[in-house]
Amino acid sequence: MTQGSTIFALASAGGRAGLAVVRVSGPGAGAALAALAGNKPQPRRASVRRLSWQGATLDKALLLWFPGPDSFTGQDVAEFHIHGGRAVREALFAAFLELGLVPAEPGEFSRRAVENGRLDLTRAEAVADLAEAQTPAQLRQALRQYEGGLADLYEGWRSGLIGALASAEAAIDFSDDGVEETELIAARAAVSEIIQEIQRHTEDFGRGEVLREGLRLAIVGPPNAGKSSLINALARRDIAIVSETPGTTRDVIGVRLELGGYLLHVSDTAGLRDSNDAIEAEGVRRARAEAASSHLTLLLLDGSEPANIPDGIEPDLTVWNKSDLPAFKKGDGISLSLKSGEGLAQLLAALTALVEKRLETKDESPALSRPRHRHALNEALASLRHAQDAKEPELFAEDLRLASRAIGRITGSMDVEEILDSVFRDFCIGK
Ligand SMILES: Nc1nc2c(ncn2[C@@H]2O[C@H](COP(=O)(O)OP(=O)(O)O)[C@@H](O)[C@H]2O)c(=O)[nH]1
Ligand SMILES: [Mg+2]
Repeated sequence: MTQGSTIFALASAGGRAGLAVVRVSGPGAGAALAALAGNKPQPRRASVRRLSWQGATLDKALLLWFPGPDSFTGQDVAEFHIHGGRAVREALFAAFLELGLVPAEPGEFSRRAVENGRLDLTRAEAVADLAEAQTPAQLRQALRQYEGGLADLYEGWRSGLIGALASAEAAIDFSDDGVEETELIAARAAVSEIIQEIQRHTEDFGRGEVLREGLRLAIVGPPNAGKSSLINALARRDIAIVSETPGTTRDVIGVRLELGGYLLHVSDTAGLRDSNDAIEAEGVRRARAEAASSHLTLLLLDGSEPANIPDGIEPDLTVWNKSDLPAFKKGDGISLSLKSGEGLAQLLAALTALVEKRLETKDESPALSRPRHRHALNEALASLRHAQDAKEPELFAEDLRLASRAIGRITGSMDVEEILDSVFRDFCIGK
């Protein structure tokens, strides 16, 4: 933990802009403010000041001063809302360097906030998610996590386990006093309850992770059905080559788009058919792999041709294209013409409904949002199941310790001291 340095970084995006926000954190933040602005503004009050360094004016800026520990990082923090041009920024940074400040590492502000107990790890991750959020659903999830939705859930389980652990320890230490049975029964009941809650939370088909990273939709079908036309229509631009020559698309082409507030990764693939062309055959292999690894598969067929349904594909949605042609025959699913646009709105509505169904919330509890959390929770579950089978209170206690530590890793509050504290607090009844 090296928090002795005073760090600075551009908090807003680079490039030309009306304004830029530069953040400073560390013991030298106040001195830097005073050196550039003449004195420190009142805490948490926006103040306009002329910034100057070695006799030259740098900018007229809006300044904010947050003395620690009531700041984002828990340290003294200053914010400089300067004009957005590159020259202003560079001049300010040059002055900072001369004042002994150092450029921040990626994530260093949030890291200091975690180290100083201002944010738990899930909230720090939510800060990153908030900066990355592209769709309303991602924003909602990130905000919820930032407000502590996940941290409260996990900390609740962890303190439940620490309570059960204290009971188990009491049972071990007071085993002569006859407290053993009742204490252990209560602890085991608490563990079963927590196992069920963690299971409910983890068995969500990866909803939160998919929401955060985007849902993957593969468009597959025979050659010439209009798959490339469809991805272009969805993306509203020409990203894939559309051609009457079957076998034109050979690689998987992807596009990111928003549908119903959710982020979607749509991929166009090579037409599924047997081919002697090695490159096309590889394309077909990739198309099948894409369909297998995607969350949703859309099968696109040419309704003007005799049905040519590729085997081995289990579509979530079947779409018949080329309804504008006289030979068109409607099959089971949605009909459309990518040429005239007829039926495209219905397809979008059906797709949106599928995505919503895939990502819908069954209850109001916050969603598991990262593989890191899932991994730790699975570890905790394994220890807790092991605890259920443990006959000896000592082994039961050890499993609880492992489980609470695994959960503590998610929020970053994996403090062994804390567990000991709680154990001893509850344990010293009258002794
Ligand atoms: N008449 C008609 N032709 C279409 C329609 N959609 C695509 N096509 C044509 O079908 C051919 C194959 O389209 P393409 O998108 O490249 O199909 P892909 O091989 O499945 O990617 C092209 O000549 C398109 O112009 C449609 O709705 N109606
Ligand atoms: Mg194609």
